[in-house]
Amino acid sequence: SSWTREQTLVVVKPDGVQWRLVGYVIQRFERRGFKLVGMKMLQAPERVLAEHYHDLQRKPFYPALISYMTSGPVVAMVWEGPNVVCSSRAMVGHTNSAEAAPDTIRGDFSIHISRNIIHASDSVEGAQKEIQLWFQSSELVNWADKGHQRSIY
Ligand code: DGI
Repeated sequence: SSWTREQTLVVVKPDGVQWRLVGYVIQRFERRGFKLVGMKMLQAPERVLAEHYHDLQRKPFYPALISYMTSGPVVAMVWEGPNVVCSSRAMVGHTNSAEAAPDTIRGDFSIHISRNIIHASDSVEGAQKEIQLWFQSSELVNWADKGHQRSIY
């Protein structure tokens, strides 16, 4: 097939960690059949967040966004699989909680855009940049996928 190891960055934000949603998020991605290739818990560094949210730096909500994102630890993950960027965004749901469909992660657990539980990259190019920003290449594990029923690609 023409699949080229698409990867995406997923971050369970501080509210997601506080509300004990880390396992649920992992389960959603594993159940779908995506492959976990990197994961760590950390206090997000300001330098990483400044780059990650570079495009939002002039927005009025930016200071509140940074203080929210540094209010506690996050869990950063790299997931791999065909069309994982697009599929992840669909599982995560709309940025604005009010527009997030039921059965999406945000649609089920968030009622406000400023506390929306989870990040997932919104494009393949963006994902590559974000993965490089959050992870060292030595932190990613390229393990052989031997058993999963969906590993037909
Ligand atoms: O990729 P997304 O997280 O879905 O959305 P984004 O890249 O446009 O915005 C990044 C984060 O910034 C988003 O998850 C929550 C926050 N944000 C975006 N727009 C607003 C906002 N926060 C507040 N309070 N108000 C906004 O309008």
